[in-house]
Amino acid sequence: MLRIRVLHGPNLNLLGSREPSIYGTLSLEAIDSAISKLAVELAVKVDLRQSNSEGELVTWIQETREEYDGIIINPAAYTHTSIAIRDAIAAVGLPTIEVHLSNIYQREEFRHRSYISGVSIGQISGLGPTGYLLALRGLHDHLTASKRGKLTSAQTAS
Ligand code: CA2
Repeated sequence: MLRIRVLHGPNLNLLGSREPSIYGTLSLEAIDSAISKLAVELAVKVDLRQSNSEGELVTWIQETREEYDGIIINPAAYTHTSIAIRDAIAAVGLPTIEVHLSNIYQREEFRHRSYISGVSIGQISGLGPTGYLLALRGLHDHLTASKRGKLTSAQTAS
């Protein structure tokens, strides 16, 4: 069974309560439960976490090295500031998809730069909570294809 850690960054615990015109009306709990439902369908084990702390996010990324196959992360404001999160993702070397609820390229200039996109296999921005579900499907397909690729090359080698 594939194992994917899903990380939500600072202030995303406030979803549903404020700024619905930018971030929608769903709570983080509702988004997590939609992710969990899809995970059951795809037979993926998901571990869902939110933190307001950069260091905690770095620790959770480092931990994935042993027991996970991939990462989905909405680093929130740390997207635009955190070399530490970028370095942690690069260090574990797992396929990572970056998700944003809003379209960061339609917003203020300072949100146009992501430190995370260079170490991610892809980025989904502007599709609201659906972005997480697309990321889960995309990462599942990516990991399944790369497992199959490994099997095929092992078979070819023998
Ligand atoms: O669009 C996204 O998902 C963001 O990652 C959200 C971050 C923002 O800093 C990024 O530029 C884009 C902000 C998350 C704050 O979430 C709130 C939710 C409800 C009320 C207030 C903030």
